[in-house]
Amino acid sequence: MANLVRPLLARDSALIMGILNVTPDSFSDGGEFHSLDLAIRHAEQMVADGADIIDVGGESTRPGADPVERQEELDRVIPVIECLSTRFDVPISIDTQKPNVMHEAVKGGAQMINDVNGLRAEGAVAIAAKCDVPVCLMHMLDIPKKMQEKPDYNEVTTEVSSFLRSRIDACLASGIDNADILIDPGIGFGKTLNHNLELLNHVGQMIEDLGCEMLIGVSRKSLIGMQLGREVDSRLPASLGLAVQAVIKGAKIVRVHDVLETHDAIRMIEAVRNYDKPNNKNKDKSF
Ligand code: 7PM
Repeated sequence: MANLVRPLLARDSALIMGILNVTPDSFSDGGEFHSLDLAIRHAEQMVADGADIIDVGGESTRPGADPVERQEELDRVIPVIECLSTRFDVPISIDTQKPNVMHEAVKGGAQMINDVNGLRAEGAVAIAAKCDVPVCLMHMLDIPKKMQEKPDYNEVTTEVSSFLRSRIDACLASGIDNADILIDPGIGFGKTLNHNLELLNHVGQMIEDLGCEMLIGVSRKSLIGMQLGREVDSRLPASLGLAVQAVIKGAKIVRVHDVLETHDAIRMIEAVRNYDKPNNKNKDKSF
């Protein structure tokens, strides 16, 4: 089947990636069928709310988190991916660091790979190339367990960019097409508040320097808590502000929890940007 993410990337508009966590801590009573059912319903809601891609993850990448066993991760994500990919036209992305999980997920119907580890695991680049789907390469300093201990950079934008450059080169060398590579500065992954703010300020420059589209995740992240003193359930307005700004600076995909709100914010700023485009269908609306 033809890949559904590529035509979305070729469009002139930003894409909303809805986050679907299938980790046990995201379900209160944990029963197997119940959690599959809940995951499907959550995905259904995100599709109705305007998600362009659903990102399915079975390993918590939260700073300080423990890694998950391969079989455990497969048991969590594969049934969800198989079910979603037959039920919806919206493409599924697999959020994993493990080559085997990437491969099984793509066999199960996933159409994109999102790796917070930038395909650094042994064999990951080769498997991703074989999967023949778009990939997201994220920058992360160290492993989740250690990365927030003492983040340190001389120049964060330069260092994150050169890391991403080396991962892009590894992908290109394995035959992955440049148009299939998304870069991600990894907001919150081994960065201080000021590192995150600097990276968000340099989104446009990084896209231009590296010559790839960017995916970015800021939704409900702790930089908002640090800057504004907001708890996680009060971070929606700030998340929308950051998502809007990232898109204005050229980001292609925003990875978010709050799909409807982000969808409306992004579609509205795009309506302003496109008011004079020939295919604008608003001309006949008087108010
Ligand atoms: C706790 C803290 C739980 C942080 C989960 C997280 C990104 C990602 C994540 C991102 C890409 C979250 C993160 N963040 N993948 N996965 N980019 N590509 O806030 O920024 O969802 S996990």
